Amino acid sequence: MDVDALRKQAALHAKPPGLAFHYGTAGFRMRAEHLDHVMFRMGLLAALRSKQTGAAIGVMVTASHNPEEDNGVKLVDPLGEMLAPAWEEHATRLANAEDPDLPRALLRIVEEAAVEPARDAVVLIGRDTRPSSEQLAQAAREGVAALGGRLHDYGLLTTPQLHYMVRCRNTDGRYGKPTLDGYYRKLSSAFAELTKQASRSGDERASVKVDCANGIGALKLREMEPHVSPGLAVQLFNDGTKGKLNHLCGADFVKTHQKPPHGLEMKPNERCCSLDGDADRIVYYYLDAAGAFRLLDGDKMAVLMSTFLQELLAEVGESFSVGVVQTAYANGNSTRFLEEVMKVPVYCTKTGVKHLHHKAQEFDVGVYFEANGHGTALFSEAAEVKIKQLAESEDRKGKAAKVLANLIDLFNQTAGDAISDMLVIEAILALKGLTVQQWDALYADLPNRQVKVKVADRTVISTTDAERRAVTPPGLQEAIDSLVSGYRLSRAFVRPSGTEDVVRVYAEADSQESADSLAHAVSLAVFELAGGIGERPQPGFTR
Ligand code: G16
Repeated sequence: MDVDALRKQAALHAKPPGLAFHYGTAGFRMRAEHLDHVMFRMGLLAALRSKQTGAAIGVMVTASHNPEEDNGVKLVDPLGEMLAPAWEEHATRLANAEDPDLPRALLRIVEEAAVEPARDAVVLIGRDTRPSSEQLAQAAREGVAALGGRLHDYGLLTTPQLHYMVRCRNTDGRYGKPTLDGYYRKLSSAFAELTKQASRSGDERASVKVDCANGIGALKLREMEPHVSPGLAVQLFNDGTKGKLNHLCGADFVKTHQKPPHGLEMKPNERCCSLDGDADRIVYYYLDAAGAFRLLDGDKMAVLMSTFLQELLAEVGESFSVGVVQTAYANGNSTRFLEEVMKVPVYCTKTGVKHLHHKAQEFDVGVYFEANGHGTALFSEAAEVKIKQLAESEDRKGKAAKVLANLIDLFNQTAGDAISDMLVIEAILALKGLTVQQWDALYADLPNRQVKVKVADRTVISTTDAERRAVTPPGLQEAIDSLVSGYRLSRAFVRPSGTEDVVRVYAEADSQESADSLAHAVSLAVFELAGGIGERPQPGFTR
């Protein structure tokens, strides 16, 4: 490492004074103007991680569901999974090191993580469509180059596409070709195989309206559209030509407000969905015959997918272990349905797909979904090999195995992927001959409400039991318990967000009025006991 050269370069990417940086739920996130030094340093860190693992590492420049003015960076580990927790700590320390201490901070990582400095490094970079993303990607590229790393810049990509590229590169193409064309072909040929087997006649091509959050999903779905058009008609809305990224649209808006996005006209019973800003989340919805908005979120997707996978696994007859992983945000009725009706074991982890992904890897078939629409299914290597073997035969078992084998290829097994999840949902609905209403009717969600509270320092809230109980500040959990006891079928919890400077409050109860009122009461308790700032939460809701 040429320390003088590094110091000079670091000076061009100076750390702003007085700010603290944290590798949160999904990387660093804040106003874009504060992130130049973080990006440069994450370029350095990705090069070190690559030298340590001997594998290509990904750097994705995005702030996903956050407002357009924010930006961020997520690092991708060798098999396309999120960065390992020990390296999140290195990342936080590196981002907070004062400029003159940067070489020392790097050397500490080299020593602690046993990095081989002379080894080659390969880093793959992708970025979303935010106005700040190209310049920030340049800072990351300079960081990689400063440690002599080789770069492959994919330019504009969805986050899951970058995860896919990393895995393809590190498995010598066994997972797929590390190109956009490879991604589109892998998914679309699995989708075509699946929909070929559906009973629907040719002229009844399914169609779906997609709100693209004015983000990268629009560009990539447009590229993919010709590949899937024989089986699915996709109409794009909020494609970035007019509106602002994630503003009044996108998966996060639709899920938290429980209403349709702006910019998408819905007729009763039309199938619609929303992606988020980097297309790693998706939620479905429709207007029922009476014009009421019906949301099918990550829980509904987990139920549809795991039910279908379970049916196929039963036909195949192998004793594969199956598990569904959720978080505290999962609707209580989805968990009850999975456990009591479907008899599937359900596990709860902390928020953040990195936690769910890790847990799901314990099963032969692990389905994980956050209620916000972030999730996928994972298959163990042993299960995949067996299923693909069984798929060779022409009997009943073989037929079910063939469907499973195509689903294995259609799921993006590196991370939640809105495009892949949409195709999985559409394939399952086609194969089962289900309408969106019939899917919705599998179980009824408990009414729920999510709100945000602004506090001076959200780290005063700490939690336990997969974030379902607050440990600090003192008295908060007792206050929540007492409020919850005043409602039927009720539950509430609070946690500091790892992507926004807010505390999130979740409440569910037997009616929407009760869920709203409980969420409001808990917000007031947070405001009072955890140092709320600004306006007190109003009954109309702080979002
Ligand atoms: C990220 C994470 C998700 C998480 C979400 C919200 O999503 O990848 O796992 O659910 O943030 O996290 P928090 O409640 O801590 O703010 P995305 O789509 O923004 O990358």
